Amino acid sequence: MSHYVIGDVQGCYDELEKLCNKIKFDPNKDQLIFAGDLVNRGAKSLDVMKFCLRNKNSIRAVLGNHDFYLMYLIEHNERNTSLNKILDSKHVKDINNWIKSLPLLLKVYIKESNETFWIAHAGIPFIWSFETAKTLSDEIQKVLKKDSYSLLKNMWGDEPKRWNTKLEGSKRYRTIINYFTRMRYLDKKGSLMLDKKDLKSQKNYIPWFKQTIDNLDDNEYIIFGHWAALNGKTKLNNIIGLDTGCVWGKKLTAIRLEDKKIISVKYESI
Ligand SMILES: [Mn+2]
Repeated sequence: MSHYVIGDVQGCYDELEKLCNKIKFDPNKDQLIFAGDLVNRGAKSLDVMKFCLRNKNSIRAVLGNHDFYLMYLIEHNERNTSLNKILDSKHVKDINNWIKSLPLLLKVYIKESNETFWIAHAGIPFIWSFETAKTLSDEIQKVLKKDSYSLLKNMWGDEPKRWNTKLEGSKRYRTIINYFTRMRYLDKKGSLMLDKKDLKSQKNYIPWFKQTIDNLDDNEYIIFGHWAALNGKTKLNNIIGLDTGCVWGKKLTAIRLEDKKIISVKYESI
């Protein structure tokens, strides 16, 4: 049995299939864990969702910003070109129920190596301990179960920029979701700097992982997606990026947790 974490698929079903063949994915034995952004932009988001439903028992995933966007479209009856096939599908209800059940953070422990892997779509900010991050992920999961319609309606926007335990209601949920699914740069105090995506160094813009690395023990790892421009490179052993820009014509990447082997397949143009 092996655990594979897979980076941003974004509707690239052909590449997902190719990657599964390459790792010889056996749903009866192996576990696939998606780092979020399963859908949108790519051409075959519906096929990716059907694959997930089909293999539900051997698949786990964390939510990415594009997965939230899909839930929003479904529940608020809006449309978007690359997701319309899902919206029009007879499986739309099952798809929504499955995505809605997903957390923002997953912890996977590998007994053989005594290593712990934390998985979140954008990452985990240094201002949260892992216990706090887990509690906040649980909180959003509960709200999604109870009142997803208002959560999805009020989750858009870049404010508040900074986490504060006193935040309440939709401001609180929006901030938690922004840290887990949209974060790239933080300032020294831990405020989200959502306006910057490029890799040029700029004062006060610190890649989140450069501060979070101090919270990690030697046998603890963080795996994330979201930041395609990094192409997986954090220059840190314990923080591993998996978004290698498949939907932008590059690669779809997986890591096998048992030995941390990286496996990739190239994007194939249609
Ligand atoms: Mn993303």
